[in-house]
Amino acid sequence: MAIARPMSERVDEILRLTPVHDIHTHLYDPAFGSLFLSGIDDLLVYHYLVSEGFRQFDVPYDRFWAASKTEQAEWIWRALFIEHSPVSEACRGILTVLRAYGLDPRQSDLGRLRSWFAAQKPAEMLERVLKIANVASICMTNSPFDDEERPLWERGFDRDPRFKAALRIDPLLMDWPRSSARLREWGYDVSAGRSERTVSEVRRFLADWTRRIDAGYCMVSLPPDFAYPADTDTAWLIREAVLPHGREHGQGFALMLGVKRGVNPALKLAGDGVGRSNLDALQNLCAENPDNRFLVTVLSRESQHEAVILARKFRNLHPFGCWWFTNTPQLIEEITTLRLELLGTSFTPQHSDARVLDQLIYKWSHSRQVLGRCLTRKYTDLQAAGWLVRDDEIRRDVTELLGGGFERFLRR
Ligand code: RAT
Ligand code: ZN
Repeated sequence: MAIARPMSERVDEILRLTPVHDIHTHLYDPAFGSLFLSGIDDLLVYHYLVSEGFRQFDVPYDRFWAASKTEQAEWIWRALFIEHSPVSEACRGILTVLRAYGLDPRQSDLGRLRSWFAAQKPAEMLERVLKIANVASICMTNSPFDDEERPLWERGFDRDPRFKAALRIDPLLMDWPRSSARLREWGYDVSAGRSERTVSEVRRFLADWTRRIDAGYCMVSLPPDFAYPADTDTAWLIREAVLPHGREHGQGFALMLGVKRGVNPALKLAGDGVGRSNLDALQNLCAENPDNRFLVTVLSRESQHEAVILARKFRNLHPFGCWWFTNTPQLIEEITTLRLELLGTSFTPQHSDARVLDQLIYKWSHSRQVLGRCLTRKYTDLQAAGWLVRDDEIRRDVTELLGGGFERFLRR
């Protein structure tokens, strides 16, 4: 009689072989030139590591920001890898990346690592990383308000079809006085006040950019005190412009809830924090707008359970990802198990949030490991309940979880 393969082996193999559609990153199509980040220095100055670095070194903030990228990377390398063990998740990530390339950081100093990366051809690195990480497509974060990326969209370029677009509108919703002025500059007849003309012009702006970038969905990150309905510009713009736009274009609206921007501005991109969201706002949005589809990820651990229960109540809500401060193995395991136990497979466990190409390797290898543990436990429980789990069913579930379900939800 054939000996049954252990469940963990079956699950891990299927996870490894199933390509992932990465639904939220900060990576760019290579056509964006300098916005396309890769290599050891970009890996080391990742803002997750910058905030950890400042806990260990005494470099004044101004001096750090005035230094070159290579010098910043050296400070971080010394503080987090040489003078202390690199146990944090973001540090471990670098080790996973180097190992995947066959590099031993114990045998090489930063100079040797730099030379190795410098000798690689960017186009080949892209193929190599996508192959190692088994990533089939990458969704970018595209903001018309970003002065570096906007001109390229306006000029047009040959797109790499593996890089999908998402329309990011934080400035529009969070800083209406300034963004209304920008819209005026770009030829939209808006006023700072709330008028019908302004609403239809904002909708024209959203439609233009949706078409221009072929946006799969629209997205915003919001602070813990976001309220809906409310007498705020944010709530007004969502109700009058974003939601009607979503219905007209069949476009989902992704909400990233709970970020406190600039808690320590001296840390720049690394200076944002977290707070508990009032999820009544999300409940109201889902209840009042059954014809809109909402995607949600919440930043605080404390908000996870409530978000999952809301998804049980509203079929127009799809939870995704373990975002930023929850993208650590212990929290991914907790959140994914919670979601599996309350939602079955109707959610998307993870997105990478990668900013540097090489990060795809570690973000996906670490997340696949955790997802493997969670699924193995669940399938083992099913077998114990007398339900024989077949490989083709595991494959079906994993395909859904690694982006297939997200796509289906958006097309519904
Ligand atoms: O995780 C991150 O890199 C954060 O800086 C944010 O960009 C966040 O993911 C976001 O999309 O706002
Ligand atoms: Zn992000």
